Amino acid sequence: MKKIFATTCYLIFCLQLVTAQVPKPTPQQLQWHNMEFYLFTHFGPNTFTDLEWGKGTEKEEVFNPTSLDCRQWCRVAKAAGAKGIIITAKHHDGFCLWPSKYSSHTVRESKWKNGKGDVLKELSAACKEYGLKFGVYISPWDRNHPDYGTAKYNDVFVHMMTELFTNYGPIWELWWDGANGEGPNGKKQVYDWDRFKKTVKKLSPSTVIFSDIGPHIRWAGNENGIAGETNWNTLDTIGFSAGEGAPKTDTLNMGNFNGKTWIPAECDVSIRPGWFYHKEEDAKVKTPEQLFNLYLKSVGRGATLLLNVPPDRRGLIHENDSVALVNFKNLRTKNFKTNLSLNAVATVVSGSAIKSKGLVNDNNPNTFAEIKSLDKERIQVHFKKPRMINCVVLKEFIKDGQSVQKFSVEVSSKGKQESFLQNTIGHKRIITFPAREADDIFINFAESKRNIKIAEVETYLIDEALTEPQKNN
Ligand code: FUL
Repeated sequence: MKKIFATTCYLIFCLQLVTAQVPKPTPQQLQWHNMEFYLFTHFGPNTFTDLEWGKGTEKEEVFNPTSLDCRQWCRVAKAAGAKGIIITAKHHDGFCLWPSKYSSHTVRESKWKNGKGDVLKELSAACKEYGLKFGVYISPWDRNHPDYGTAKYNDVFVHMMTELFTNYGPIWELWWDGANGEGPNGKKQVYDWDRFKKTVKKLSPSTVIFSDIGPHIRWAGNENGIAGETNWNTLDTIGFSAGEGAPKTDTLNMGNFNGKTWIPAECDVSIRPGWFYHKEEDAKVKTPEQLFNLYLKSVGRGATLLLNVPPDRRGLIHENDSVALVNFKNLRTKNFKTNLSLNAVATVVSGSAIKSKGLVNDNNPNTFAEIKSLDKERIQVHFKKPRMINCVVLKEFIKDGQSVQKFSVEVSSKGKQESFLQNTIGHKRIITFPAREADDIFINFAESKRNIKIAEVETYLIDEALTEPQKNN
């Protein structure tokens, strides 16, 4: 009897192992990973009152951009190589940038365009025109709405989201801020997250939702634009909620190694010290080099970069910001122009035997080389003549999940080797080091969750100054 029981338990255990689901991205999340870099625009009464957190008591008439032009925002986004724009449709002050029927604190009550204006309408149309994805930030915290702090407010929030999806879609990303302060009646709201999620799923199943803990995209745990050096795309969310109930910021930064759900990190950061435009910060716009460094620490660590560029009181992106953005794009284009792997011989080798050839330098992220035995197999990129390099870019084939846990990039020159150790890869891992000559580079894998699938190994010689850490504003 005992034996039958033990055998049954063993069989159940094996079955669990076989059926254990490898967390993988949905098609929408995959598309989101590929976007890599997009813009955030904080715009509203705070732009005109010089606040970061409006009180909700501001008169609607303060919102009055003199020459708002969402097409200019899109032109700047395009020139920066950003793939979309997420706008603060409603920040904590409750002011709606669209004429919502469920609020009396909106563009309709302002003097802008005699109350006939609608920023969301203009931006969603401009994004369509310029081929950019359109995303919306909506703060559940509302310091203006009279129903905030009562169950009725959850209805209001659902109605507002319904307006957004019905009138301004398609919305590619929806951004829920976890902040939960007091409203006008001094009470905090108990957010009905489940209902909010169901609403979006019903109205727009392909929208990816960001909050501290997803369901589709998580916060990277800081507002400096920096992902964890170790960055798992997986997270466990049971028992947690967005805002105060979220996991520790370190966990959000690195993800959970054994996390059950694919909830990758997004790095939000502002190009200026504040989220909203303030004239006195005009000289504090991050430099192209600082932005490039943030790119290495976000996209280069397998996350995405959500860079805030706040329009000014004219309703335009300020010249200083657009110049920095265009030069940031120039840096990326120039430095990642010549992938030296393309002319090299790339193989998976086991000792001196070649297992596969040409799969990681075919410039095709849909093909991959598979590593089945970590202690025997490794990737070799052999340059036909020695090359100076200081940057290696790796891509895991994340469609099938994330596996690499520990690896090294070994630079080999005239029989001498030097190794640079790293942990995770994910969508993209950019590794920089002081420039050196290389005959070969090897990627050695020390630990992984399963077989490893590497889509690309790129090698570059980038401007040496860009490999240095940058001081940030
Ligand atoms: C935070 C907000 O409190 C800030 O004002 C800003 O919108 C930032 C992106 O998220 O939670």
